[in-house]
Amino acid sequence: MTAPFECEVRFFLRDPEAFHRRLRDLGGRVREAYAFTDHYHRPAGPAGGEWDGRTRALRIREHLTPQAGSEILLTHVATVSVAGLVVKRSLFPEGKVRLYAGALPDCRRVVDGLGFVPGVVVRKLDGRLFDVPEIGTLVTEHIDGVGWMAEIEREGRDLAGAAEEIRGALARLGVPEEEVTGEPVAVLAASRASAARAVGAGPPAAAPPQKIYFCGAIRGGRARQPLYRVIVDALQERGYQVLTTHVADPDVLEQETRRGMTAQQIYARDLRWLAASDIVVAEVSTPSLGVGVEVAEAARLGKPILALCQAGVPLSAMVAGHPALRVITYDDQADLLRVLARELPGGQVTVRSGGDDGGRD
Ligand code: 6K6
Repeated sequence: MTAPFECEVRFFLRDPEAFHRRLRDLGGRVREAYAFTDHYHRPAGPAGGEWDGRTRALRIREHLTPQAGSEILLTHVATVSVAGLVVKRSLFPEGKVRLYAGALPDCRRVVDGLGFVPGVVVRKLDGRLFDVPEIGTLVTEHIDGVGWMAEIEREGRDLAGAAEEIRGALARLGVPEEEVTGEPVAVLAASRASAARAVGAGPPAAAPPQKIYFCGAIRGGRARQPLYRVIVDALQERGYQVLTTHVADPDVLEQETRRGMTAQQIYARDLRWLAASDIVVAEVSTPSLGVGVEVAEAARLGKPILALCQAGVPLSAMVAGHPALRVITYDDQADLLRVLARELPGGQVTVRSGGDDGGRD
């Protein structure tokens, strides 16, 4: 769908069959069935690092059902909050801008000529465009590796009016507004794919060790430092290279102060390590601004993120509800070690006996 200043929200369908039944009960009809593959591209070289995949996308759309030629589409969006509802809004009046249309190899030659290189591939395996009385149009899509999602899109010339219409549609569908995500599909696909590859897979035998960026509260409070030690030790014992072992050290503040590092130097170094990491493991039980920034940045970079939280901790909704995170709750130290062994099984880990409540304050 394309509308002037198209303005949209997406949400996951936990039970696609039930959702489709609900659309039928509301009198919804499938106007169009489709399948296509989006080949996302990024600028080659250093410019690629500045390309923010959350706001801009250049992709070749390969139409599979109905079969048609391919096209190159450019989008530039902003995520805006309208009276509390987060929507993605196109910055181009025409929504998606079609730069070129032709056969797939010709599209590839054009993006190559523009200096772009291939990135994430998103396959929409089963897409359905519905007309639903009193709701309007909406689509449901099965996205390979991501799952079923629905999208409601409206013309966004009048942003407040569009948001109101979307809010009304969500209410009629019984979808809570908190379930709406502002993450672009390409970002979701990239983080799910790398999470599937990395979390659970462990380092391949002959490959260099996978680098883990471990996050834990420092200024946020050091009560769980012994637990951070347990996590870092367990990861190292399994062959992972932990880049941020200092987070688990009891005297991290003194160490860094002794080294004379400024906050700016620490920030720059930590972001360099974060960018170089393969997996991010965050212990999120102790609220920490730094861990929040790191997790958000890791999600922006498309890193697989495992967030570990002690049972009973009232976790921030911004972490608990973040679509790019895998949040796992554990009961005690023994349970935490079992979780790590299951999620990051790079080898044998010894489940320590005793001190099962090690991290509890
Ligand atoms: C000495 C002088 C100024 O700061 C220090 C030591 N500070 C830090 N050293 C290394 N990493 C840090 C430091 N402060 C925060 N971080 C990063 O943020 C770590 O990677 C932690 O995962 C996270 C902790 O954030 P806060 O909110 O607890 O500070």
